[in-house]
Amino acid sequence: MRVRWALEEIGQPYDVSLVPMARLKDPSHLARNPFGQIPTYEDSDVTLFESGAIILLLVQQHSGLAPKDAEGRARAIMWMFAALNTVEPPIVELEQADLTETDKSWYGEHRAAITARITARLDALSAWLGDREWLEGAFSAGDLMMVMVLRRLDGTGIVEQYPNLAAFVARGVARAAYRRAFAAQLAVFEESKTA
Ligand SMILES: N[C@@H](CCC(=O)N[C@@H](CS)C(=O)NCC(=O)O)C(=O)O
Repeated sequence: MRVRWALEEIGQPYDVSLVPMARLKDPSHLARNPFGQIPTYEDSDVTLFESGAIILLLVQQHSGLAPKDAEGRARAIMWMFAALNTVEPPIVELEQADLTETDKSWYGEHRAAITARITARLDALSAWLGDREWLEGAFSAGDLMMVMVLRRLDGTGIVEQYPNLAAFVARGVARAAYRRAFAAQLAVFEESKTA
């Protein structure tokens, strides 16, 4: 979804090649991503993995994902890193705990500790955002990445504790490019159900 959304924002047509879970560790996919994960990206010049690296390439090659001036661009990229490196890690830990630790005696305590680390990040993010529409002036790849990271908390009720962050996510997912990307992604699931 991150890469699709970025491609939709810049209006760049793309083809999608699905990799079934069972094929992620096949040599052919490991040649594209040594960790055997999706997404990967290929154009005529380069093959990349890591959603952040892929979107950074698109930021460098196209307009529409970051301001043109050097400072604005650097700050958009900074927010991409903040999303991936500072906000996302404890969110991934929470997902892992909810997936694999619910039967452990210490699950509740561990979950509370992870949740506290997430809310410490969201307290700071919410304070920065204040009543801004986006993290800096105009929408950028930094917002795109942050919205996608916060969306990983859907269903936990955590983002809803921060009305300005909930509104920020709502603004992100209301964008026409996000909706096109989501519809395309959903179509993949619908097709795989009927296949
Ligand atoms: N840091 C990577 C994470 C990619 C990732 O977690 N991909 C998941 C699916 S969304 C995956 O391929 N999981 C299978 C696996 O790790 O074996 C990125 O942002 O691209």
